[in-house]
Amino acid sequence: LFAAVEMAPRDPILGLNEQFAADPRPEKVNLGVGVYYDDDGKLPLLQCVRQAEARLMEKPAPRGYLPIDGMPAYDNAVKALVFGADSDVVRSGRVATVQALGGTGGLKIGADFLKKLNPAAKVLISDPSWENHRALFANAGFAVDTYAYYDAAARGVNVEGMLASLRAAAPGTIVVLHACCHNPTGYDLTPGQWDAVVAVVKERGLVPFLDMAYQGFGHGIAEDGAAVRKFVEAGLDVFVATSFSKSFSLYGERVGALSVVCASKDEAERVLSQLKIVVRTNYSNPPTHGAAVVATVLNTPELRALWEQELAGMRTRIKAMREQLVQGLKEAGVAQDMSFITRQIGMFSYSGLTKEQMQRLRSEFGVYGTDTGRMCVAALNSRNIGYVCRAIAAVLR
Ligand code: PLP
Ligand code: TYF
Repeated sequence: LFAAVEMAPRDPILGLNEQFAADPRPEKVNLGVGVYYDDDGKLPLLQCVRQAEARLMEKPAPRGYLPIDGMPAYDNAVKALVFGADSDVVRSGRVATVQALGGTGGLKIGADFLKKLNPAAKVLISDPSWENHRALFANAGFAVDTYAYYDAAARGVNVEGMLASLRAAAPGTIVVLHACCHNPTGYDLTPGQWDAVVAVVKERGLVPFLDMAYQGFGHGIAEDGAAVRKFVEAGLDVFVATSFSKSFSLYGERVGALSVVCASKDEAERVLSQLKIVVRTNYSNPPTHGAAVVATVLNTPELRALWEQELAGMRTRIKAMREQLVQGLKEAGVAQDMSFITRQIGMFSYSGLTKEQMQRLRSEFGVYGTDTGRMCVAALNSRNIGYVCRAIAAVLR
């Protein structure tokens, strides 16, 4: 049965993790995977999470099956966070939300539903994008192509190219957009540029699918959610996959959601019924713990305030690391202007380093980033940053 099975390539990012783990050098630094570490180089367990867990343990609940679409208190908290509790769409019942296995799970539920709805549609992802976008939509049966995004020479977004790609897309084309903190480049659209994208999406009858995996890591919770709200305010039907993996440092609990904004309450009820079929035929219903923690935090004012403070702490630390990186590179003798690093936002920096330079960083210095030049600045800290700067300076020489 398995004699002809070929060895699949490993995930390029998670594969780096394995290589890093096997590296014996004590000075090694993992800037590969998109995970936030604190200044001690540790994966944080947020205080708001600890406190929510303590509250949950005070009155332990039996573990029955959750509803297919997830925990109602969780789904409602997601809607309030992403669209606003007092927003017209939420109040009028036009949003269908299902709890999902991380942001990835939200994307997959949306992809499977869209495949049934419009099997001939094409999917456009940004060039470049998160590796898994292409694979996920291709595995759901779609032809996946790209829209222009990164402008290497200008160190920013090629907005004109992006708009041209979208204008050339057939009506019904699904456009996957990074709502904030673009992975891998770190370059986001400005509010004005988002307006232009929303206008073209509307004019061409495209289907916007926003992926928001880093809400709160850019400029703030509301600021990072602004793009989603622009699509909603334009009266568009929109898909939004959200994740608490990063914003709650709950990677392994797999807490995310898919929300679909519809034209009416009646439409949202019918859409929800179809999303539930996708869930039921894949894994029946979602797990309890992570959703209970997130719902407790978001629905308890003092825990919510604590979360916002802790999230702001992560965001500010990343910004400080970006500034120290620019400064440190200068001090290490890098002559070229690296200030673009502080114009990037979120966990990543597209460094502009070549594949050869990235491989040298790995082999000679044990500094791990992806071959594309992506580095996770959220893994820098006051102890490793000097070493990383010297290593980068050496390969740039
Ligand atoms: N989308 C993007 C752009 C990401 O970078 C990630 C990273 O993990 C995800 C989705 C998936 O998040 P999750 O771990 O919640 O599935
Ligand atoms: O891009 C990243 O590094 C994160 C983490 O299959 C990640 O999004 C990477 C690959 C993957 C799942 C998560």
